[in-house]
Amino acid sequence: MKKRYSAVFAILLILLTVAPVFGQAAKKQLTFLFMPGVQDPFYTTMEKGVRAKCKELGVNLIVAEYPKAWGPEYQVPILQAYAQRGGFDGLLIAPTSVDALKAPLKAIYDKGVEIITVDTFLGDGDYSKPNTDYNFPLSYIGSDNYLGGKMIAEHLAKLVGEKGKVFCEATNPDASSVAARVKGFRDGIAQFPNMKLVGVEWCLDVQQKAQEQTLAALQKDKDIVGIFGTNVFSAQGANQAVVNAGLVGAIKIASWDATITNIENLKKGVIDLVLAQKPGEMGSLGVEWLYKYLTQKVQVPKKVIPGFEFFTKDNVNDPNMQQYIYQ
Ligand code: T6T
Repeated sequence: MKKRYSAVFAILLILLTVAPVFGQAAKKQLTFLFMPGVQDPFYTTMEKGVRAKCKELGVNLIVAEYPKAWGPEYQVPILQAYAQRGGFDGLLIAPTSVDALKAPLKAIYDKGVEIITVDTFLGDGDYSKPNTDYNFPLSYIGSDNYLGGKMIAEHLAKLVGEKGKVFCEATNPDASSVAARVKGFRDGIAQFPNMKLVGVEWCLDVQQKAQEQTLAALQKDKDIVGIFGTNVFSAQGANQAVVNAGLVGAIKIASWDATITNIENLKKGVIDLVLAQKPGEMGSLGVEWLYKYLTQKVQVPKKVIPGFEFFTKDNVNDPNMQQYIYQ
């Protein structure tokens, strides 16, 4: 009798020791691919958020080669090379075009990869709509770009006394983020009867082109009082044009994206307002939701909006604000 008890006890002990090991072996280690939009400080900051969250959750991370310039012609070949190699369960990507990325991403999704778009989206970004060719990503995680553009218009209007001509330097109408910023800015300025948006230029994310286009706008309309630069390269190019034209102080400038260069220019008084997105948080949330979906099948919200912050000369040295400068 005693012998039988000790045999049962021994079997139980073995099961208790071995079961968790089997459990762990059964739990597959996940691998995610991160595909940024372009080589710039916004996406390198996002990568830091992605890396930290992957490390915390024990997810393998592959960071795709950064496209050298903005656009599907640069991004899609890189993406397809990684897709061909395979070996990832989830994809975090900033699509550089609302249309051109639909088919390449659908092909990856059809191979069983779950996708979250970060910063930019496909189509109109509403992934809950049935019967579309772009509703397969789990979620869009990024800024409310329309709201940001509108708020910038309102801030800029205050800075110029709600009257005068303003100009907008943008990148590419095919990028959901920047297109929405321009739309919000246009609608925001339209609220002020004594203000006029005299031009919107698209530099295709080339800083030198942004500088030339802004200079041309300043020569055409000599009474421009405000400028909005809608992302890193368009803003930095537009700001340089104002410096070169000797118009610092005479023109109020709002710049999107808190790069070190933009923050330094704010401190020097070249620009007046900087909108800081939260790229690190976008990346971190992207990893977290992919992980939760793949491990627990939780329902992922179709849109997650981390929000943004405004830097002005009054808060630029505030210790609490330093975390929002891109790294
Ligand atoms: O402004 C960001 C990003 O939000 C946009 O989609 C593309 O440009 C940046 O990466 C800045 O260069």
